[in-house]
This record gives sequence, structure tokens and C-alpha cells, in this order.
Amino acid sequence: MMSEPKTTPFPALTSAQRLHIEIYGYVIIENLLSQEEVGTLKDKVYEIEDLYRRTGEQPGPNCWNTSTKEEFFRVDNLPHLAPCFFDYLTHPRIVGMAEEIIGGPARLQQSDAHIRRPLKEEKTRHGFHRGINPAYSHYENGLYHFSFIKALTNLTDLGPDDGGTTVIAGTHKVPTDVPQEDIVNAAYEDPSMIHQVIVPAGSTLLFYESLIHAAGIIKSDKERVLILGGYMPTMFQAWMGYDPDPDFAETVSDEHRALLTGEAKFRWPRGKRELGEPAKV
Ligand SMILES: O=C(O)CCC(=O)C(=O)O
Repeated sequence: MMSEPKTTPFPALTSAQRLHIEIYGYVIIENLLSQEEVGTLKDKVYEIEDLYRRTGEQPGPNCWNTSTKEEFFRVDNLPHLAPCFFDYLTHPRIVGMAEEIIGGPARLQQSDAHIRRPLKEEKTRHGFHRGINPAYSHYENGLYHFSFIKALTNLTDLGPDDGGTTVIAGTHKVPTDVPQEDIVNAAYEDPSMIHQVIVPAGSTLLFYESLIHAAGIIKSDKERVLILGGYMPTMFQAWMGYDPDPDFAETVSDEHRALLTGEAKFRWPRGKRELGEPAKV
């Protein structure tokens, strides 16, 4: 057993945070993690990269690398690889915020950790993208819910030149009928719509995955390290091989196993938050 089950708070966002994500498609929770948690996570990500570079080995079963380039190292499917990853992905506040935005119980859909380094060649345009169609949304009490939410926590301090996540604000509600290239070109015409994350280490960017977003461009000489969890309603299938490690799932509490496996499936009571309801955190 990894740890005692924790009750996730509801609502987990203040009214201002809830309104921010409603309007812009993202909200930043500064200093959600302690510096000790940040240090432990960051050391583990570097340890995994070091293992790979020295031996070509993975840190455990059921994980892989989306990229092993010098300027972008990424390890995917994390919960069973280290207790600090598990604690991050099951962090009650993060799961609470994700469930509030999804609009009901969540399963962990995706998890990955990244190290980004400055590029050798100059880059001026971002790799803007979005995961799934904004159509997978619903309203409850007049508030917008979407079925794929990400909590991305920066493990390094991010100044304006340090390549923080960059988004085109408000695009989470723009349907795919509008070509993405046109949206991106329009935003570059008026860059006030392009928002970049500038935060201290330990701060979390919560965003609808339908928001058009990209890694920022590192112009400084600093490395950027991050961890992220993606959450979806329990009735969704695991995405792109992010199935839970079956042996590990047997070892955790019922509450955490349900989060990893989505075993509740269509038993999905909707969370009904009013905008003015105070956060319980
Ligand atoms: O590196 C980043 O800040 C953005 C990560 C990203 O693009 C994604 O989660 O899809």
C-alpha cells in the first residue's frame, strides 16, 4: 500500500480561478508544490534521463520515451515508476481541480515528465497543437466542462526567456471547423492573445487540452523540467498506451486504483459547482 486514500476537495478552485479557466482556457496555481517536493521530482526526472543516457534502460516496466533528443527528453507513464510521481499524480488538490473541470470522477489518462534544453538553432514559431476536439464538453450550472484536462507543474523557475508553456488564450471553445493554422496566424497578428507561463518552480498550469498550446521557446541558457498529469472522465479509455501497470494498480488503495484504472466507468455522478461557491481547500 503506497499511502492512505485522500479525499479530494470540491470545489478545489476559488471563484476567481474557476472564472479564469472558463474565460482563458487555463489558470495558474502558484506554488502548489513545496520546494522539497519540487526537488525530489526534479532529481528523479534527471536520474531517469541519466540512466537512459548511460545504459539505454528504462526505470521500470510499462513506460517509454516520446523523445530522447538532447534538447528534449521525455518519459511517459509515470505512476508506478517512483513514489514522488505517484504522489504528484494523485495529489488531492490536483485531482480535485481536474474533477471540478471535467465535471465528475476522473481517471488518470496521461502522465509524463520532460526536460527541455535551449535549441541550437533559433526558433520563432511555436509548435502549437491541441489534443482533442472542443466538442467533448458540457455545461453545468452555466459553467463549461471539458473531458480532458492537464495539470502541468514546472519544476524550474520560469522567467520570460525560459520557455514556459505558451497558449492562445480562449481557444478551448473555438471549434475545429476553424482551421488551426488560421487561428495561429491570427494570434501572431495580435500577440496579446498569446500568453506564456512565467512562474516560480512548483507552480501548476491547469488547462483544457482543447486549448491551443505549445512548449515555449527557450531563449535563455536554462533547462526547463516539468511533470504533467492528464485526466479524463472514467468512461474514457486509456490513451495511447498510458494503461496503468497492472501489478502496481493492485498495490494501491481502492480510491487510487479507481483513479489509475477508471474502473467506475459510467458510474459518473456530476459535480455541480456554482461559480460563487467558495473553494474547500
Ligand atoms: O512543454 C510544454 O510546456 C507543453 C506541453 C505540451 O505541449 C502538452 O502537454 O501537450
